[in-house]
Amino acid sequence: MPDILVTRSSMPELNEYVKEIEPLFESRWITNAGAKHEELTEKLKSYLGVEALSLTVNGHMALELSLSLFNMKKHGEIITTPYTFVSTSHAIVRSGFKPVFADIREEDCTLDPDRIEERITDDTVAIMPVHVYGNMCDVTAIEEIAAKHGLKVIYDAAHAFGVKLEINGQWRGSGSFGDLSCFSFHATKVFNTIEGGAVCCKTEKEAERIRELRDFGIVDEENVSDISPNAKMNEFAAAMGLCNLRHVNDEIEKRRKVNDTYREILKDVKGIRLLPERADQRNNYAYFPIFVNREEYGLSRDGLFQLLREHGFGARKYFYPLVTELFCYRDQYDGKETPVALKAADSVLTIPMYADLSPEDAARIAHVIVKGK
Ligand code: T4K
Repeated sequence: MPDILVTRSSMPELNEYVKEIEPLFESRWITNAGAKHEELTEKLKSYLGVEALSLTVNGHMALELSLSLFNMKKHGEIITTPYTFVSTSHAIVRSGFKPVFADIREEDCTLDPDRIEERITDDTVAIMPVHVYGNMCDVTAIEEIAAKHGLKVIYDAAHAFGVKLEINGQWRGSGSFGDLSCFSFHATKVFNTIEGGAVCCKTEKEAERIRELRDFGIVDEENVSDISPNAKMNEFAAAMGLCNLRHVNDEIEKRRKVNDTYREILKDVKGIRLLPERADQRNNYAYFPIFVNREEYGLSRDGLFQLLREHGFGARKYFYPLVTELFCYRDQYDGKETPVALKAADSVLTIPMYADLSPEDAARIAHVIVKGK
């Protein structure tokens, strides 16, 4: 196991968490929308700047529940990106829809709006774009296309907690876009509830409906409206969220310092491409991807991966293989249909990034990359 892994969970001081969970040992109310859950819901609405929100057991179930909200035509097609974690496409398939993959933009690895319309058919019901590494999609262009064709937009915002985008002079939180936006609060994310997630909605009515859907479809003690799973967040997870939320701005600031260290040292390395920073976006520095051009750098992506390992640094290839190249998808899809995404997947390396990574360690990692083989 490398000494420094690709990420490390953010956690509060033990005493802070103990204090947060103490009341649970009195009340014995430890799940099913308890006090911590309700408090976290309110605090997240305010932090994320969204109208309504429903917490879930994880980010994946947030996606699945969101796909149940609008009674979209069953077996309809949903346009999405192959450059994502399998959860995105799994949620689409498991909800009875068909993923249709469109290519991404090289500059930020998000769904390319210019590649969406050519994928729209009479069966298309929605677009599920993914904000990648904390980079927001071109929300304006995507939502214009959706409006023109009468499609829903459900964002996978798993990577975008706390990100803000400037639109027409106004800063808007990542969860406020589209019809719905889904977050992951997994241990490896910028903000975690150990496991957890949320669906951000436009109205309380929608959030209330997600509350029913995440609880077996139970409306009240005698009425069950839907055949739906159990996808609720428990009180210990919510308590972790309340603690982590107090520190998340400091954590993002520490991540920024790691980001700045990497960028300074890696900015002119031949054959190593960094994604540009954007003036209209306040990033969360969720990941630090680099893209390796073997010919120019003199070492392949996998060669650099190995070299970092030898120095005790654990990089990861998020996202490789491309979803469409995975065993469970490759019979029906072909990665070559999305060449930009295929190239990104074949050259990406996400190097260690987390709040507690010291800028000194970040510099050591970057210098291994500068030196190369
Ligand atoms: N959509 C997108 C775009 C996503 O990226 C994800 C999740 C989802 C949807 C679904 O959300 P969730 O249902 O997961 O909430 C990880 C995560 O398990 C997964 O949540 C995440 N994306 C994905 C990108 O990465 P692995 O298989 O790489 O995790 P693992 O166990 O190898 O951990 C990676 C590193 O994190 C370890 O080297 C050390 C560190 N770590 C890990 C764990 C489990 C910790 O520091 N603490 C921990 O508890 O999938």
